[in-house]
Amino acid sequence: MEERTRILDQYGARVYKNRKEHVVQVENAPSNQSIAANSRSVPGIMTNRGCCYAGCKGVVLGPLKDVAIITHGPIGCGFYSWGTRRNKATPVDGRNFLEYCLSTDLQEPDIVFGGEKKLKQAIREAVGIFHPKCVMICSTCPVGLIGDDIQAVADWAQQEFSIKCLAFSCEGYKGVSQSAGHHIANNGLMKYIVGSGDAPPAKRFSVNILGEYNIGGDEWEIARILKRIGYDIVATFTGNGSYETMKNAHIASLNLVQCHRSINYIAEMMKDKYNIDWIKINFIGLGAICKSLRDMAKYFGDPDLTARTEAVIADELSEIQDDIDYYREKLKGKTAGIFVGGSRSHHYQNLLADFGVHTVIAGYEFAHRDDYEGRGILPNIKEDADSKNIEQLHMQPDEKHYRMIVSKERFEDLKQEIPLADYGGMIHEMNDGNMVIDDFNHFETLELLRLFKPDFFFSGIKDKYILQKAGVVSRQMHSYDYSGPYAGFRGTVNFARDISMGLNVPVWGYVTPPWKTEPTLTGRLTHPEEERQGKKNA
Ligand code: CFM
Repeated sequence: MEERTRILDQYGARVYKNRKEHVVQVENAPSNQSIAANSRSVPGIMTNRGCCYAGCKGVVLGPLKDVAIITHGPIGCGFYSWGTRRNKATPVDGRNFLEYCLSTDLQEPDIVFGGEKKLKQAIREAVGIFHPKCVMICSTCPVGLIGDDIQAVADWAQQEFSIKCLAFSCEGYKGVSQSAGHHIANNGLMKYIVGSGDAPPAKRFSVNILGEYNIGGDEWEIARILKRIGYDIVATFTGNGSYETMKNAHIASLNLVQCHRSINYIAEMMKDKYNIDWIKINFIGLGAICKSLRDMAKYFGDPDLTARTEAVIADELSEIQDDIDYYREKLKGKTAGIFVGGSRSHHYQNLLADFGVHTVIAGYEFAHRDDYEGRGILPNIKEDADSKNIEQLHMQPDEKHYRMIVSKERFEDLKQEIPLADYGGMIHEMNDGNMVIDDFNHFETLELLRLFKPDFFFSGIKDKYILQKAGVVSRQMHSYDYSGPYAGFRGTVNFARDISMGLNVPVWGYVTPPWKTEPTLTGRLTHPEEERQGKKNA
């Protein structure tokens, strides 16, 4: 396909050989094309990925509001993961630890002589100041290299302070991206927290929300809708979440999976250990929200719940209908590119489609092949040295809490109708000629702008500046650029308002960049003789 060739042909032989597997142009849609993913980035290329520590501490553990998380490493690691992800939380008893950045601030002598002492001191201080019930330690690269035994320190702290203390060996280099850190965090939460509470059985329509991190308030809006219908939310992993609620996650009747990339491990482990089913839901985009709510009602199969679901959907839609019509008029027919981390680039295509915006280019920073090709591809994914590096936990049925929520026969029937333990991939839903790129880089971003000229380019953190300089309407989709929520019915309107503002307030047109009027480099031609004279006179 033309655009793919035009991008790849500019690479030298070695880079070409690597990148050609990660760049796909859709043919014969709905396409089952495959793509290379979750492998090492080309050295020296400006990738948009983060590290394993970012995935563990930043993404999965970071939003827990009642846990004191200590970054064991040099201060830079803590500083850069401090308050940048906009995972919001409602305080419990007036307390909320999200605003703090706790770090051991390792210095060179600690690297030489070991950092365990400093870590113990940091825990002592954290406990003294904050009195948390749970402390988590997340280590960064140097800690793994010098071999501090953070697990032993965690065990010591549990004894010493009678609190829960968990150690996560999520050194940045542990995987090819933050994805490895998701898995490490999932393992720790499952091993040591889920199931440790003793709450009585939950109400019948009780759910956990997995893979929802309350960026810009998304979880609040999702919870508002679910509560209106009559669901009881036991725990959210981990947006607006807490140690206290996660302990009892095993009493819920169903797990809802929003971001499968970051949390499918817990969904699967809870199925094995407690027999709690999980379904793939998506609360981004009106069509997807309504389908998710109806799928949930189908799972429980209760006529009253179904009726309430329909009533809430009708009421919520009627409340926003005028806004939706207004923005649709402004946005329809536009094109978009969307490149985010692991699941949003797929989820947000639904939201854009609500307003008649077509996504023509898309990709993930660190997703796996199943995010692109659907969960069915899992048996075909070959493990490599990097993925084998992460512990794979196998859960046994829990004697006390393993229970039958729906019968095997009903499970099989439901599976035909709703996404039970399943999700589709992004490539399958894109049209002929559309491009899908894995682990995209800055060069490819510029080429995509040139070749596809999208009206919007929804971006990541590092590529955002390229797009701004190019004068393309962009929105940073990790943090929503200080806006949100974008999930749920009300979030849909917020999103449409923000992007149509970008399109219809042409601020860039009022700015003349300096390189348009002034030369960026000046020089003059000289004769060698003249130059010699000049030097003599100087
Ligand atoms: Fe899941 Fe996320 Fe994403 Fe992700 Fe992320 Fe994020 Fe993301 Mo940034 S958990 S994979 S590691 S939806 S922080 S809330 S926006 S890259 S697409």
